[in-house]
Amino acid sequence: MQNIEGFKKMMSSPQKITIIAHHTPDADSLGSSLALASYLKKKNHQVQVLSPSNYPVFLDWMTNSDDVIIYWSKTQNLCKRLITEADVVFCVDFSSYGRLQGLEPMVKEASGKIVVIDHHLKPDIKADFQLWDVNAAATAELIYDFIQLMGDEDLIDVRMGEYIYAGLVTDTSSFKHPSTTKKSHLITAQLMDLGVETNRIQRLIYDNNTESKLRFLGYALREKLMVLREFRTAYFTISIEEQERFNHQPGDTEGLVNYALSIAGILFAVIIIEKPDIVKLSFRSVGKFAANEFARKHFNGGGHQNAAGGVSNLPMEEVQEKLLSLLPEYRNELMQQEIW
Ligand SMILES: [Mn+2]
Repeated sequence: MQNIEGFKKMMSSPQKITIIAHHTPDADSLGSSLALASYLKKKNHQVQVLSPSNYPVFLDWMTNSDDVIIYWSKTQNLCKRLITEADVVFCVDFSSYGRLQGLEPMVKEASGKIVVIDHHLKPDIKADFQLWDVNAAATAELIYDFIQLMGDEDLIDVRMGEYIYAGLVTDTSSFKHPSTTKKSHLITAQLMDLGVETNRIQRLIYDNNTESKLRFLGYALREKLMVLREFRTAYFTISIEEQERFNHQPGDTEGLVNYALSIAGILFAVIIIEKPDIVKLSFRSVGKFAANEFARKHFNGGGHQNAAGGVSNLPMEEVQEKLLSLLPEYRNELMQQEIW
């Protein structure tokens, strides 16, 4: 973080602080926000966590009901007050305005200082202070760094450790992604020393499925997975009707794309999901194939090299056709890449 002394000075007296997670928060954004909130409360600040939209049920264990205010029509005024009147607004696990959804104009109007803690590419939020590192495996890692930087490592308790571990374990897909570093493991070791039961947190995250989510997974794998060996690509399309049929909840399609990528010999995986007003795409790749470039060039998106997202205004069938028509262009690149 640049100008850490200026930041410390600002934080040396109690501040009114609002922490914002990103739209459709995942375990990293929500966990990092809650760990940061616990820490700042210990430093006698007045703290509230906001989310632009609801979080998946498998993260319910993280929150007490009043810990996080979700933005919707009934909380609109409250959110606006909390953001525009805060002394300090933290943006956690995102650095582009787009991820704020309905909260975007409020953050742009905020009179307090804006602090960004994040590891995503291409930041566009105008921040007064930022702890931004694209090499961090998770924002949770940066929250750990941040507390250390403030000289308060000894304030990290078991609950905060659980939040940080949850962010780390999910963003690295259980320490599997290439973003995983020695540091990710060392932080985990510190958290275990503190008393964080890593197995319990893993079970809360990964063995906490609803029956309908698993039924949906079974259906998607059996009926919807398309494998294109000639392009080393596999993809799913999921319609609104299918989501309704399986009582789809936020987060239920999360991770589905990774099943496509787990097929031996597949290097590029895509999921196309129909939403009421837009079609969303998630891209995953292995190795050098740049999923973010593909998303940026063709689907108005972006992200990391191996994990990216995009959107389209076309009907879902046409999005699928567009994807299929683009693949031949990438055939050489995909076929020439080493698999292991
Ligand atoms: Mn993250």
